[in-house]
Amino acid sequence: MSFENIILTMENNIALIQFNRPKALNALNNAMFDDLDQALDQVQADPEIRVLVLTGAGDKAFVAGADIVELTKMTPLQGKYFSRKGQKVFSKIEDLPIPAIAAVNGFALGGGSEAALACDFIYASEKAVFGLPEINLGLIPGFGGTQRLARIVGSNRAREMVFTGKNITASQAFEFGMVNQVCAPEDLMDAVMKTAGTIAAKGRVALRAAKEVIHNGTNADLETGCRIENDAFGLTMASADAKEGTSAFLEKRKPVFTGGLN
Ligand code: CO8
Repeated sequence: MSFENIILTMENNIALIQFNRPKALNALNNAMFDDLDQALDQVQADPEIRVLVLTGAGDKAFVAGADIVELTKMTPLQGKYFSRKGQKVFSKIEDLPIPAIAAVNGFALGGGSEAALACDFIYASEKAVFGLPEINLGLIPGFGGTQRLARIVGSNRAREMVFTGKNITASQAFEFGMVNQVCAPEDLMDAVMKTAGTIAAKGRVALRAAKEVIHNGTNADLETGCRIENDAFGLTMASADAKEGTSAFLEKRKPVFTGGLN
């Protein structure tokens, strides 16, 4: 299936979604959210896919935010619905049973930073620019940014970014713990695909459990988080992948994970 506002490719167990409205620096409009929503369903439905990578088409932007032209035509109620729609689609990335990596190749402003923050982790080009500049438009972030940014960089850094609307560089984002790795622009996709390939070789059941436990556990108190981990640990123990992984270790060979639940 092809889309008007994104490009979806799936090969070598890795799905790649590129935001694709380069003339508007990949700004997120309603139609792009519809495309992204459907593409995420397609990715989730394919049992061969073990990692999702999100990036921006062109060399200038990951996503420069919500489409400001479209925003100006909305009533407050339509704006509220649009904000909720964006929150739900980004939560779908977070709820995917496979890890998602953001490859931030340029501007990731407003909704762009919010999209990247919904991924499991971020690699960024040295040219990447992050920020939640909505305050400069008389608005606040509306796609989960106030919540995810504060959980990742800490509440005080998030407050400063949201209150001032100032952008930060890739190296500042790295220093804040928002970005895992900063790469030369020409090396970004190779670095991301290398890490994606490493993850794609792991067992599906364990990857899914690890993602769910970290996500659900970090939103709970420590004891609840440990109990969530404990239940998921039992599930992974019951998987064929656990038998394969432990046998391969004892037999001094590389494991071949098939991802089945039996
Ligand atoms: N929406 C629509 N069009 C955009 C956007 C955007 N967010 N960003 C850039 N564009 C367009 C420009 O209008 C321009 O179009 P044209 O060539 O037709 O004039 C084209 O992309 C290229 O942009 P620039 O000429 O401005 O390129 P520069 O290199 O000079 O500047 C910047 C790049 C710094 C990224 C600049 O374009 C910019 O500041 N963009 C806006 C960034 C921003 O404020 N983002 C936040 C948007 S609000 C948001 O994300 C809210 C999320 C929550 C919403 C909740 C729902 C209601």
